Amino acid sequence: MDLRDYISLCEKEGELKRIDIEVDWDLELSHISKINEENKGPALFFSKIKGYNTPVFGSAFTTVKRLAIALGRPTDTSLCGLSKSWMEAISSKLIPPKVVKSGPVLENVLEGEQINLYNFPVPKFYPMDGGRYIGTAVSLVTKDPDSDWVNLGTYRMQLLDEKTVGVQIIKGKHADFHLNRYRELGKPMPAAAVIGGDPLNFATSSAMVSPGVSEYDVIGSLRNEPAEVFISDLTGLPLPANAEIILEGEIDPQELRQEGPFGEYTGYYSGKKTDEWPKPFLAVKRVYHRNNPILWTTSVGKPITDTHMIQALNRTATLWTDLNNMRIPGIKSVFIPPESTGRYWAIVSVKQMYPGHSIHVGTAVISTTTGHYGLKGVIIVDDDIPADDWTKVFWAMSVRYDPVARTEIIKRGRSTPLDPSLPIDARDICSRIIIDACIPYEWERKPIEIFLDKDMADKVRAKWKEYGF
Ligand SMILES: Cc1cc2nc3c(=O)[nH]c(=O)nc-3n(C[C@H](O)[C@H](O)[C@H](O)COP(=O)(O)O)c2cc1C
Ligand SMILES: [Mn+2]
Repeated sequence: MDLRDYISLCEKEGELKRIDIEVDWDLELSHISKINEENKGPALFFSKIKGYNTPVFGSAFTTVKRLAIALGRPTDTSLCGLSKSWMEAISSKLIPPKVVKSGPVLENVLEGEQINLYNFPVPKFYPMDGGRYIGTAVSLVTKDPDSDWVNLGTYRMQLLDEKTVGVQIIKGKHADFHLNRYRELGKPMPAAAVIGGDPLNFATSSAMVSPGVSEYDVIGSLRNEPAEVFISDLTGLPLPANAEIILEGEIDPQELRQEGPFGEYTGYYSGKKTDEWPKPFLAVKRVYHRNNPILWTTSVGKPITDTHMIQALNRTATLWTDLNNMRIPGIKSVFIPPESTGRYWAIVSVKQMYPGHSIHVGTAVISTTTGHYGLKGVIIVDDDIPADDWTKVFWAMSVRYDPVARTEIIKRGRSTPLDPSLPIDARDICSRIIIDACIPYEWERKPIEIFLDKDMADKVRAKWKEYGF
């Protein structure tokens, strides 16, 4: 599947709106998208951007149905169900990409004076943003200089000039590992920003895939067929052959530039003026694009947008995978709600089998690849409560939970510098809470739960219409 297939599938399912009147890249496009996403509206195809001929595609992943279309799963699958199918696919096997010689993205290859990134209709999203952001639904491809590990990571990218984009690679991200190694080697890091191609490029490059594992292999397993890549003769990087646009070049580990501010997924700005923090940047040496390329963007800002839906999907999936890899028995369902921005809270449902099982799960969550980073809280519930049934989760927190006895506070954990609840100069570390809302396994005298009398309930259901309902 490439972005164009995905757009057609959305259109067939009534999940796409084409906007044919002229729209300004300067705030108008992003505001249409944000308001549309708040209304859970369709994906948007902006065919005429003021001053440009290139169209923009957005709001791709705002509904569960469109996530299902992207994953090629039945369109009535729940968000939690999609994450489960992701977990099952990557648990069975990973499929490495296939190298091909040609592909549509090679239709146009620009170098030197031909490169001007302002030729793309790059949006400015929010009023205080420091500039135009070309990389939102983007994947940065980098390679570990010491091994075969090729990483895809979504890191925001601001246009800094005609041939430069700022890249916000946060400490501990995989491109940061690679960049640190290039710094030790005293060399610039080859890198490429990919826009478009398989919609799973973006879905997986923003996922918490373990270090050493290539997101290309995850795409292969989700599709059950290899992703197609060509090997660039400029950098040696494998790049998606069916992408819309690729910006290829290098990131010099010795140099930083200011970027931002940017209205982030937390609902707050981050970057210059709000917190001084210079970023690496990609010096673009080559641009590839398909004929009539489509620029793909994703809404950021307050929940719930595209960003929160994709994070809820992929983080639920990777957390579930992490817990299964730890061989913890009894895990029934896992959910990281989009309302928590798709990252800050996790809920796990467990069938308890031994004393302390529920807290075993809680402490495991915060130690996983997914849960060790930026998580504020874990809520553990018994197996009669699906992790994504917020009404029942709240009931459990009310009638199965005693705060002093069944809360654990972890004082120090890895945080994200984008968390606005932390002081602006101390955001590396945050605390976490584990809320054990399960009935203690070891209790001999458990509370007696109310159930309907089965025979009477069946009888009442059979007579339902007779009662005049
Ligand atoms: C729309 C969007 C924008 C993101 N922007 C950034 C960013 O600017 N910097 C960053 O480090 N992570 C960002 N993330 C989160 C990363 O994509 C995520 O942590 C991912 O795991 C990074 O890949 P890696 O684990 O291979 O480093 C963003 C995620 C999404 C969905
Ligand atoms: Mn990675």
